[in-house]
Amino acid sequence: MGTRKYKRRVVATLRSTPLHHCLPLIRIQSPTMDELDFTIAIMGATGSGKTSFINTASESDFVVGQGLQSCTEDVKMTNTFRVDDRPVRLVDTPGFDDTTRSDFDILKTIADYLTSAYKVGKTLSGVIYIHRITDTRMSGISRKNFRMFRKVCGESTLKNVVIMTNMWGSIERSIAEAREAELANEELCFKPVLEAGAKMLRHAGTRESAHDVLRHILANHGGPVVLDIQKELVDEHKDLEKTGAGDACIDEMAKEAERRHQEEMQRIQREMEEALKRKEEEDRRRIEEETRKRREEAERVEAEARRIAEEIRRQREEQERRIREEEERAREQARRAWEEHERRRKELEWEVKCAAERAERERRELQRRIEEARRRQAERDSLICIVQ
Ligand SMILES: Nc1nc2c(ncn2[C@@H]2O[C@H](COP(=O)(O)OP(=O)(O)OP(=O)(O)O)[C@@H](O)[C@H]2O)c(=O)[nH]1
Ligand SMILES: [Mg+2]
Repeated sequence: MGTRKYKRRVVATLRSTPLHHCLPLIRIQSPTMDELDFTIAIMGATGSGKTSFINTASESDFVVGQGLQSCTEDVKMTNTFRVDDRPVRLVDTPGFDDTTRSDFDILKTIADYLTSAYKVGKTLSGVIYIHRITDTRMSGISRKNFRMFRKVCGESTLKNVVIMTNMWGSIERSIAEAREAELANEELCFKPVLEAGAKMLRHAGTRESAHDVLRHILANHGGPVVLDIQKELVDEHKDLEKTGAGDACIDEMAKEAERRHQEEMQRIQREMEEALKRKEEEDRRRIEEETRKRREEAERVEAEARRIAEEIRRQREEQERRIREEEERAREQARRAWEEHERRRKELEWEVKCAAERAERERRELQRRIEEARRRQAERDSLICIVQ
């Protein structure tokens, strides 16, 4: 269901994208009798060694890839060369999973050549599919390339198909042989095509070994090979995207788009989760920082409150001390005043007492004098009486 949506998207993208054309590079003319050479197409994943094999077999000098970048961009045909006196031409094709172009663009490049050739009656004698024996396993890319290859060829042509493994010199013999057996016997690898008539052969890297591979096709050649894609495009007038190979290609591209989309979604999800984590971490740090600042502020306020309380306590003690001193002074003054008052009172009492004693003495003196005066008077009166 998901892939159907991606398939629609891929088709829409392909219709809006101008595709690569190989037609100007190869001029295909209707064969004349003396041009009836055996044409063999070489296919396989990018970097599998197609061009190298062609150069070795035909002594051509097509450009061979050096780095990870795909090399052959267009379909190219060698000049005619001889294998056991039979004229042979090899067709170099770009591999799928090109580093710069879409698989559909590559399929179109190959289909353009095959259609043009078929239209002018130039058919293939066979197809060689190259697989590196050094590949540790049939990766997703290798499987996809092979699936596309099968769709291009179809089932009926498999007797004229060779699955050729190369790079045997780059790996230990026993490992290579084990891998070859695995590739030949695995349902997901080459077993079905070998059962349907294809042949698995080794290329040792020499011209002779390359010619042995070609010899197999030449010996096996039972007539012109018309690939499925040629029938569909020329005889059935289908659009490329409606052919088995086109549909498979779009299907693969849709799967790839879906995989990329899912990867992108997972990446976005991961990034969002990381961003969320970062945000949470930031928030946590911010809250911690805020809490720290507030705690410091609270501690500062508390310290200030303690300082103010201490100051108040100190001032109160000072005031109490002053009040105590004042009271002490007042008590001392009162005591002194009382003593003064007592002293004065006693002085006054003494004075009063002295005055009273003095007054008593004076009263007694006065009494005495009065009595003295009375006595004298009485004496005088008695004298007077006597006199009388
Ligand atoms: N050791 C070893 N290296 C090889 C062999 N064939 C090819 N190579 C190396 O593999 C690399 C790719 O070779 P090419 O012939 O350009 O491969 P291709 O399939 O034409 O690649 P595209 O044009 O990109 O599709 C080059 O570095 C070659 O030297 C082989 O039989 N043995
Ligand atoms: Mg090449």
